[in-house]
Amino acid sequence: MIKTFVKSITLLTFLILSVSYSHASVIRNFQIQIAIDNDFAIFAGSSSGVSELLYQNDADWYNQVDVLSTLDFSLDPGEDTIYVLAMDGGGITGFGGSINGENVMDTNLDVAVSDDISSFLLGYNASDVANASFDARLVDVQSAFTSLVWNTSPTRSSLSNSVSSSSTAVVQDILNLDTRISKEAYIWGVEEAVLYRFNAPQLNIAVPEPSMLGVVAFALFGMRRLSKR
Ligand SMILES: [Ca+2]
Ligand SMILES: [Ca+2]
Repeated sequence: MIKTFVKSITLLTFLILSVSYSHASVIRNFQIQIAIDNDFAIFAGSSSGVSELLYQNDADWYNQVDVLSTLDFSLDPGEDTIYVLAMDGGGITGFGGSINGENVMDTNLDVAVSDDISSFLLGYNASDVANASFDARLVDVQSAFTSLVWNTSPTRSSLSNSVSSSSTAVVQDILNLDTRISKEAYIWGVEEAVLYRFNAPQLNIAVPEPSMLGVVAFALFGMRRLSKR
């Protein structure tokens, strides 16, 4: 009886130490500086799904970088992918900037863009999106995810090309906003909502190890099975 009690206390202490250790080791913050015409939300997940809403933008595009600059983000165990939901409320579209100091337009990044998911987003309407007051729900993005089609060559616009005068204008606006962010922009369909997918390690974002709690629980389960033999 006493032996079992001591054993339990030892295991409990080990468990608490392991959890504290794992908590300390996963605090690895990163920053985001992006501007999107007109509204956006940022999610985290893996290549097979979206698990968490990281940020819901409420700022007009010319204030977006300033608002974001005060915030730190981090990933949970199991997450290694950043999803940026870019939403347009009419006129022209554009998405530029940097994530953790990496230019989102860098051609070395494996960036993919989804098809339009606006029909999945509850209450999606151009006027709310245009004034950045639209809130995208995690659950809607998750239900859209199962039927997404990904394109690994997102459409780009830059100051040096004249794909269209309107897309060049938004790039100019983004460039004027902050010299630290990209001089190009991704563009997509007017009034559409699309997900841009980024691989977190390529953005130098630390991907947390699997939770120590899970490892310890697995070990305890194994020990119990052995002791029953
Ligand atoms: Ca627009
Ligand atoms: Ca919003």
